[in-house]
Amino acid sequence: MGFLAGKRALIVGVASERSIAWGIAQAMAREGASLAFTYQTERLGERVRDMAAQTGSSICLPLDVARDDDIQGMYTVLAGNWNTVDIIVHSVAFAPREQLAGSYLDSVTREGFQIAHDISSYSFAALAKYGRQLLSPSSALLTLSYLGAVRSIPNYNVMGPAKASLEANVRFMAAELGATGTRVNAISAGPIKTLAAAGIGGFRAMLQQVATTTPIRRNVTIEDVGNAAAFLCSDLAAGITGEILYVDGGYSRVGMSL
Ligand code: NAD
Ligand code: 0WE
Repeated sequence: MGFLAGKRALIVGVASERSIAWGIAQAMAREGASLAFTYQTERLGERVRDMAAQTGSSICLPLDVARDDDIQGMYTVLAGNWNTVDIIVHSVAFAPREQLAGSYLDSVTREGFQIAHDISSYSFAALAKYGRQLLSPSSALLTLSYLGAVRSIPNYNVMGPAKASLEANVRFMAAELGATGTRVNAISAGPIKTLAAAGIGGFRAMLQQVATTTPIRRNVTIEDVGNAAAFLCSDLAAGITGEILYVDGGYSRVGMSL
């Protein structure tokens, strides 16, 4: 029997077979969880529905995390299918494209800063705020962060402050929800070629550079992240909350590589 048998997981952030959320969904399904999915746009809906079916799931709901009424409506429909939720995976980030290139101070704007923080950080708190009455007394919330939260990384720009805010959200949510049996954690993943990385200048070179300097001498995969996510959201991790778990092959632990 899998270590997530009997658990119900809501997965937010599948856009393609390369999505980190898809690696997480597959690992959780393998360990016996029942899944529900959301999709951002109607264009993505058909693909996500097909992928959900591959995990034995028929619950697939539209959700734009920028909209409170979308979040509330999604939970109303979900509550019609499930009386409780054990796991919520938030695998969502967005900043306007022009924010993610060149000089930080030249590209950052008040509006770009606001959008990046709204979609990439506030939305995690919002998912908990509107979903908390559905959470079971042995539940787990998980989000995805990146090293740019704690180090400056070229071109990551305003997403760095947004991920720092997301990681602070993890700690505040963990402190509040712990008393009712909900744990809250993040995985800080190494770079992976997903849609969110497509078209980012120099991403291939960055993957190469990271693969050669990282202790495990390769890039991490969505399977690596999926397995760690399944563990963190299972009762095997009952003593872990408010944590940022690095699934980066040890890249962030190394001070120098010769
Ligand atoms: P992805 O493009 O597959 O996933 C991003 C998801 O965000 C998509 O499903 C998209 O629909 C969703 N999204 C964006 N705006 C939304 C909105 N308003 N409402 C609802 N959904 C919205 O890319 P990914 O790399 O799998 O990204 C998932 C998470 O992993 C992000 O938080 C990202 O920052 C994080 N992450 C990615 C990497 C990487 O190198 N790919 C590394 C570390 C962390
Ligand atoms: O969090 C991310 C990327 C998030 C992201 C991606 C896009 C592309 C499309 C947010 N907003 C947008 N907006 C778009 O219009 N990552 C961790 C992947 C990533 O992105 C980088 C990276 C890494 C790693 C950008 C610059 C440098 C490194």
